[in-house]
Amino acid sequence: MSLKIWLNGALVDEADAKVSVFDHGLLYGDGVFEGIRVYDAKIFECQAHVDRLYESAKGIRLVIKMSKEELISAMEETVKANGIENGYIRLLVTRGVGTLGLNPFICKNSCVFIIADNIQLYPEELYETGMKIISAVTVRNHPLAVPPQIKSLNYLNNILAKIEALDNDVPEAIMYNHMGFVAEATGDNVFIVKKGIVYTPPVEAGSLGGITRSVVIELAKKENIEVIEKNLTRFDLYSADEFFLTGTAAEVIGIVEIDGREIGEGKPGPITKLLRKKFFDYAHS
Ligand code: PXG
Repeated sequence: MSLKIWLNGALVDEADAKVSVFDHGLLYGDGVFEGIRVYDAKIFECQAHVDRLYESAKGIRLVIKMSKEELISAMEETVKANGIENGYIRLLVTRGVGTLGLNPFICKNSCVFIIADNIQLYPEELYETGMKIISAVTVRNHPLAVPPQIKSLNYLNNILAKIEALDNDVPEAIMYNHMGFVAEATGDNVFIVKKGIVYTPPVEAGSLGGITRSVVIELAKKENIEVIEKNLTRFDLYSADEFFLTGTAAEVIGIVEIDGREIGEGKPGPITKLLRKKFFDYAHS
């Protein structure tokens, strides 16, 4: 079935949803985006995603010529038009049409589009058995380069790490920052459990401020599980009792091996399983 795409103010057929080859989103990866879940026809953590989008845009001096409320209505309209009950929204704002030069201010009209579709998920059994991953050699963006907190259209740094993962026949890779501390996975945030306490790197270590991450921190606290944000080393990962990743696509997924080292008992641990369950309940509440 052909999708309806929201493009600059109107829903159009997928075949008519086209952007210019002169759009700086394409020419330079100049733009920002969000990936958002729809659960039971409701947009998950909608306000948080929209707030992060506007912050990302501000970070690159990109003006979104719509209010947050207008953008939320547009997303709701797109979800409805495509009959999405449980799916995924990809929301993009590109710099818009410009010339063959870097100057972003020549681009007068940013381009906004929204895709609502079904989502490609990890197979359910991977949540039962847990995932094997590797450490990437590719270092996370330096905070004085493209700030890792900006969800920009330029994902090449993470794509290079993803290629390392795929070359090693695993789906994900951990990226370390320029100081050697854990930053994040290529599309997920990192958590470990040690002696019943949950640890996650602070966002300043070079991660995106994940919305799933924030939700999971709150859910853990509600279960009276202590959560500490601190820098983690590769050794901390190797010696963790439990290890899991969080993200819009993956939700909460246990890691059972990294760089050939087994984590804990070699299967998702009790706190990982509890938080996955609590996340499911919260998402569907
Ligand atoms: N770090 C990075 C670099 C991401 O891209 C996260 C962390 C987790 O953040 P959220 O807000 O989603 O909890 C992301 C988000 C996909 C896919 O198809 C990846 C993300 C989001 C949606 C889909 O792999 N990554």
